[in-house]
Amino acid sequence: MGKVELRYQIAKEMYAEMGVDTDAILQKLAAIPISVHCWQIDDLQGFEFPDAEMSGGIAAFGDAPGKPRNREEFMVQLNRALDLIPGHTKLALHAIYLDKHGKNIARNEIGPSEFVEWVDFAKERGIGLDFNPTYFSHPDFDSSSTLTNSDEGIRRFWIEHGIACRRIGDYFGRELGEICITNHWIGDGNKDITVDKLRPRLILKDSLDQIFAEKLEHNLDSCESKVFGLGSESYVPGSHEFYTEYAAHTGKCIVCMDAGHFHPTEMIGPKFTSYLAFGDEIMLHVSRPVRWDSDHVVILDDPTREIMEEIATYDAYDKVHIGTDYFDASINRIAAMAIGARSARKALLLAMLRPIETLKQLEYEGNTTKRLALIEEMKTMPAGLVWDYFCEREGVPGREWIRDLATR
Ligand code: RNT
Ligand code: ZN
Repeated sequence: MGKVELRYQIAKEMYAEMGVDTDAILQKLAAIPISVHCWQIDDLQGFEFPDAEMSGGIAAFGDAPGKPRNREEFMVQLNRALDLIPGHTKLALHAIYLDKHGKNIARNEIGPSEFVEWVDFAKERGIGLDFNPTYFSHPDFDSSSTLTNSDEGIRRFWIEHGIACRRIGDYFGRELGEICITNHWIGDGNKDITVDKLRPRLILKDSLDQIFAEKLEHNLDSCESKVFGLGSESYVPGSHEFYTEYAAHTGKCIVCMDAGHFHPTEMIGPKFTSYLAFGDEIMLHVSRPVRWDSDHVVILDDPTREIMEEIATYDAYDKVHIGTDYFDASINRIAAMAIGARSARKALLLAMLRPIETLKQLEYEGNTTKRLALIEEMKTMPAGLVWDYFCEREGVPGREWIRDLATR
């Protein structure tokens, strides 16, 4: 028995004393998908317009060396990051990561042909794929008004982009045998006081109706809300309430909650049960807001732990779809991708290692003292040893991966 497994046996015994079956948990943990976004690797540059500036309410800050200069370098770095991420992974792509094969294809004309290589890649790596239309960073359009645009021509372009992307998602889902979630986020909104807040929402509602008109078997759509953003400080039509209402009334999509898209002290974890109570699914963007929607790399912090606890407590792994979203260009990008994805799964493991049934029982009995005492005592249990063993079983380096890290 190797060192890692030997240490795991000690941890296993300790958790068993608390009524927690670590073997069963590790088996389950390996199968729960975490959708890791591809865009940390190149600061959301993509391959559509290699020189394009990022625009439309998002920006990556930092100038760490090593940003991939082309598709080949991107793929090398992506593979290196994926090699460090244990457990069943889906890769979330954005439409701008297409391969036009030298042809001139506009964003509203893209289709499966531009993503064949990604499907091959996913099959080879044994990962799933999720998708995102890119309703921003377009050199010809002002991305502050896409699906809410009152210019019919411009709005049509973005609607067609949304339709095209759902079909690509459906292609991913069909090819890989795992449903693809196509997540729609628009940066639409206003910098300053907005008098008519209804009209853009009515236009957005109509745009979504058109985008979601076609029924697709292997694709599930989610709509990602925001409370405010860069250039949309005063008004965002695609708010949390708007998409929640849209999803509930039409049943055409689910809601995506990004941890950085709420007020600074507002946590998303406690919101999940309001959707679960109605049998609704949710998509997540696990991120780390620092004072605002700063998209810092996910770490094992309390909000992330709470997110995972809110999933584990109800065994809601098939209802709450976990995805990550961050882009920090100030540190090594491969490491950033790995740190965030590993931390998200670590948080999930910690949530699963809690004696959930016992905690619930204490709560039902009104024993709030013992409930708090048990929550606190669990925090210093040897979860790290369980994590190391999990990595080893998954064929992924444990904490020793940091030895090979570059300085920046
Ligand atoms: C932006 C949203 C959105 C993007 C990605 C790139 O505020 O969080 O999810 O980060 O689509
Ligand atoms: Zn997001």
